[in-house]
Amino acid sequence: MSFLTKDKRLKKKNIEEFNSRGWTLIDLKLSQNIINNTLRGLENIRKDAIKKNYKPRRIYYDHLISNNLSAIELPFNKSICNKDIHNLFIKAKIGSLIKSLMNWQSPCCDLSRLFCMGDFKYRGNWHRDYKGDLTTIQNSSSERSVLLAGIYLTNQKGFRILKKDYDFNGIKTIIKNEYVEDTVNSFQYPLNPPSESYYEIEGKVGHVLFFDPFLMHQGSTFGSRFDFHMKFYDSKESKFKRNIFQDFDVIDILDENLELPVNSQEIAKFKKFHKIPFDKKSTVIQRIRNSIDYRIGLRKILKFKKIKNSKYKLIKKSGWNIDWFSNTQWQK
Ligand SMILES: O=C(O)CCC(=O)C(=O)O
Ligand SMILES: [Fe+2]
Repeated sequence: MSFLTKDKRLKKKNIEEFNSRGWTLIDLKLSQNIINNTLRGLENIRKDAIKKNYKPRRIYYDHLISNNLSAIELPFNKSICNKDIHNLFIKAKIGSLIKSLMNWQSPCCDLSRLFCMGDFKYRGNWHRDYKGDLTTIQNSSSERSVLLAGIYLTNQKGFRILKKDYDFNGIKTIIKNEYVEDTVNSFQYPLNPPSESYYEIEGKVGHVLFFDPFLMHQGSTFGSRFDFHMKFYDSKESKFKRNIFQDFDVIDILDENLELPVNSQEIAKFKKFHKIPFDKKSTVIQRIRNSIDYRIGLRKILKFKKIKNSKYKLIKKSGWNIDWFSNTQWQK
């Protein structure tokens, strides 16, 4: 890496933190004015997505009254994006930071999603973003070929990353073998590992979290959120597109000029091929159930007999416990 091209916002400490523990938070040095305008742009994109019924989206735990649009997929598409969001990317220069952090030549973004959940507590399942050779987990995160960036526009504490010491082959491992790995990865409900086994990230407005998505992680928030969730790799090729407001390449579906599918046949093909969800709103009955359970938190507890099966007993022995109150107002 030549000294001249190193992004000055990235400190030696950030590189060391990322390489050893797999994550680091960096201040993007955005002005208050840009942050305020971005927040306006985000409120508008969310409003437009609901009004126009923009289909590339995720809806988790849909509620009866409020529209719990959880994430907008393909958020740079010209049919939904706006000037304030373009300006954020012009100023944030994420590509420049990635080149310096990973020593990559041409970062290319192949997943981009805007989390925009309403004012609900939320917790997902523990997972890795891709399958790979688990014996490399303890390696320096600088060796990975995939990087995740979370750009925070609201303060949000909660995102969890399992410490390497507790991961596969770690000195205090709670993932002792592939069976535990697979069971934790596919477990139907959010789990709590021992509190000392994971980092809880405190996302701050105007900061970017770079993390190693091969490490086990769990989405977790305590209220409304706005953050871009973006995956990158080093393309080394020049066949990719670039949106004029960004300093990194994107795969074809993230080109702002992509024409989105319109009829149900085209949508079905697009969803399957590109693995982009076009979530439907839940039925009224499901929404009533979700809204009631959010306040009461009994749904999982009533299923305890079914949940406490042999698979659960095995991972419990390794230190994983059901998070009974996740996704309710009682979530801790
Ligand atoms: O909700 C989040 O912040 C985590 C999302 C995540 O890890 C994923 O989509 O792979
Ligand atoms: Fe993930």
